[in-house]
Amino acid sequence: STTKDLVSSDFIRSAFSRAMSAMYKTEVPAYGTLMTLVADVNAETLAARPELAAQLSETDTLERISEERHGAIRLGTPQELATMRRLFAVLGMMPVGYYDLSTAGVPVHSTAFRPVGDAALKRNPFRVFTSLLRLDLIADPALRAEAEAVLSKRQIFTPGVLSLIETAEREGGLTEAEADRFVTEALETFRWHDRAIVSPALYKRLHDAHRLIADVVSFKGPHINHLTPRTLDIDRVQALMPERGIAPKAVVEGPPTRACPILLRQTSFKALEEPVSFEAEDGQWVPGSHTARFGEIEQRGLALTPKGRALYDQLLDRSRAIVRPAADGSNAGEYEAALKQAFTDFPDEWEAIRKAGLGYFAYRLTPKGRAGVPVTGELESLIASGHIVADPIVYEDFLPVSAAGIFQSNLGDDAAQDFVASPNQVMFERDLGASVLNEFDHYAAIEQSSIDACLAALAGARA
Ligand code: OOG
Ligand code: NI
Repeated sequence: STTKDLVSSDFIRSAFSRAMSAMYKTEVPAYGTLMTLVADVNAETLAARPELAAQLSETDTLERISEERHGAIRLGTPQELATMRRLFAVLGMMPVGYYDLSTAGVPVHSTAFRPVGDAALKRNPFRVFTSLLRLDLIADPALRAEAEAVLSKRQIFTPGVLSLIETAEREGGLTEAEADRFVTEALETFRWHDRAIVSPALYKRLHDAHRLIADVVSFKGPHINHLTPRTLDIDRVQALMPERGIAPKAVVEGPPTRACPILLRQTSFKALEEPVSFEAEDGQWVPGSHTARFGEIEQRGLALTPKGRALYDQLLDRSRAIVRPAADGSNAGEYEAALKQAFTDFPDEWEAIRKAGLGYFAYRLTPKGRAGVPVTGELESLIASGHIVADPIVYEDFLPVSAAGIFQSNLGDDAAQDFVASPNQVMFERDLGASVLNEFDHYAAIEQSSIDACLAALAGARA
């Protein structure tokens, strides 16, 4: 048999995220403005903090610091989700985590397709937060049936991408020429379509049931609804957005500003009202508008253990019991104060966090540890003796409360709605055609293998 020269999935994912970024900047000019602001603030931050610049240049590629880290789509059917899983697999992106957003008033459940493993994440960390509409949460059976009928007729994938997915599955990857075509074909699925596939009347009924249902059902495909670059100073970008003519959401989601960043902080500019047209019963195109697309920024910190996460959830609940952030921003200051107050109970020094077992760390040898004198002992004593140091492991996943806040602020301020909490991971995984990976297992494994490597290197030194 002939062996073809296959490119790595990291290579295809990098090309895909670049192509997606270029497409989205042309589709949503305000997103380009946000990207410029992020690049400016990142440059300022690096200039003001040389120690941060030095640290980042060791672990990241500085010229790519302001590139996209994630995007999001919303799918309509189990078949779409299952095929999307196969498409993302070609890009080296696996489903990690299950997020139930019904509790937060959004009729979807979700996973994040992302690279797993340190090397792949370093090459390109691009992820896609992928939601599946929960038609089972729609109360009106007639409307549910109509939505299902519309969705069952659409084909969101091009024939070209479907055949290249099969090629990749059969051959174990794609050649460079195939990868080029794959990126072009795959991009079609994420493109914006300004002509709806429903009548103005049906759009209105879907929209009245929930804005998200209208967004998922009314169009030819699951347009990418935002992209998210990484910022080194989220508070500053949030503060500067209005100066650049973009309207930020009311508050930054996630933990408060801290000396030791944990998990994920994110904010967005509010979705834009965009012109679309609907085909009326008489075949005439009727102008209208639709609000779905926005831009977001993220700043990541330490991945928390289940114990740390439980503390995070408890403190977030505590602050939200005092003040719930209003969509119009009227109590943003009070919310920030309550959040900051609640989080005084979360240690804010790396060693304290580590010793309390709240976060995951990657361990490495110090110069003393690498000096070649064999030593054995417990991890803690080897840290105390200066042979081993710990670096925080970065959280690569998402947070359901934050995601709900991002959804809500971009669905319009009146979109909050009560659903009975009904997480259904079993149904989601059946629709996906695979189990989602457990995020905690993944961080625990990175931590453990770093410990094993250190202890083995120290014990074996010059042995
Ligand atoms: C996804 C919102 C969630 C995030 O960063 O938490 C998200 C959506 O609006 O479709 O992207
Ligand atoms: Ni997002």
